[in-house]
Amino acid sequence: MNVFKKIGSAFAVALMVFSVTAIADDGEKSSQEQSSVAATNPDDANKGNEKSDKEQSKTERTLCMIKPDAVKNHKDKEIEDMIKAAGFKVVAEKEITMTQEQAEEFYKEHKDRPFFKTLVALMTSGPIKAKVLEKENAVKDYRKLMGATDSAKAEKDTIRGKFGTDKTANAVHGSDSPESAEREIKFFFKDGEIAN
Ligand code: RTP
Ligand code: MG
Repeated sequence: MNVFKKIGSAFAVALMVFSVTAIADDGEKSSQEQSSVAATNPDDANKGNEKSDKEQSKTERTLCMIKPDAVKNHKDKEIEDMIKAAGFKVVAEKEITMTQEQAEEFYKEHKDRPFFKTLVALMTSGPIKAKVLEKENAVKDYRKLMGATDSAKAEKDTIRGKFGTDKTANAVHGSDSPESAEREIKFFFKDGEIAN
């Protein structure tokens, strides 16, 4: 009887050892499988970098001009404060008085529009302050901050709503696309004149 009991206990112990080994093997295998899936899935592998890449690619520059009407009305300081408060970094700036040729060249896309002469007359009537602004989504966000072209229709908390006079003397200019921004920034600034 005792012999049978001993054989039974030995068999039970052997069975337990086998089960524990099988569970350990299984657990090990599944964690190896998981790590090989993680290593071969490029989406997972790049997850940490993805967000910062997207954020970096959104950093843009745009050209801002404080037009002669606003400079004459001494509104340039208040306008710059609004720009900075909205999160833009001013990476270059200069004051110039545009010649007839420069104004016609800068606004050449409007040369056949009825307001072209009035616009060129305004833009050559006194100094302008050109600024390169930098921020994520700078082009779109600065257009929003400027407000509608017609100062009377611009929202009251926008630059044109606060400081514009009419549809031509509307205080500020802003590039309308990243491509325009590149052209317009080059129009006023050499590479070495822009802070990195
Ligand atoms: P901007 O180029 O100066 O940032 O202004 P915007 O995109 O809002 O307007 P856009 O159509 O490009 O016109 C350029 C500038 O021309 C003058 N304008 N006058 N009297 C008028 O009907 C009229 N329409 C436009 C404005 O000075 C406008 O900013
Ligand atoms: Mg425009």
